[in-house]
Amino acid sequence: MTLVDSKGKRAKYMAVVFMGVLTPALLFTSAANAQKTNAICSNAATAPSGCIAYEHQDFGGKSQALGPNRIFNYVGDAMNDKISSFRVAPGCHVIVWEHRNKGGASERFDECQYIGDEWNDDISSWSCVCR
Ligand SMILES: [Ca+2]
Ligand SMILES: [Ca+2]
Repeated sequence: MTLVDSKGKRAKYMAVVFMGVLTPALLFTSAANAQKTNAICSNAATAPSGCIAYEHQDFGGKSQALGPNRIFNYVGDAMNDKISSFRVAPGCHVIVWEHRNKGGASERFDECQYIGDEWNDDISSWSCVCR
C-alpha cells in the first residue's frame, strides 16, 4: 500500500514536472508560429515562368519578375521594403533576404498571397530558385 502511494505520488510529481517543461515549450512554439500563421502560402505555383513579386498582398500593386535561378541583389528603391506576395512557376520557389546583397535574415517561400507580418514590407533582395 505504501509502495503504491509512493508510486502514485511520484507519477503525479513527474506529470507536474513534465507539464512544467512542456507548457512553456508549447507556448514558445505557438508564439513562434504565430508570426507566420497569418502568412497565406500554397503550392499553387501559378506564375507562367520564374517568379513574380508584388507590392501588395493578393498579387496586387507593382510587380517585379525574375527568371529562373536569377537574383535581385537589390530590388530597387521602388520595391524596397514593399513586397507582400509572390507567385512562382511550377518547380520554383523564392528565397528572400531582409537586406540588400543577401544580407540579414532569409526565408524560403512558395507561392504566397501574403508572406506574413514577419516579412511583409521588409524584403530588399530575393532570388527565384527553380529545379
Ligand atoms: Ca507591401
Ligand atoms: Ca529591408
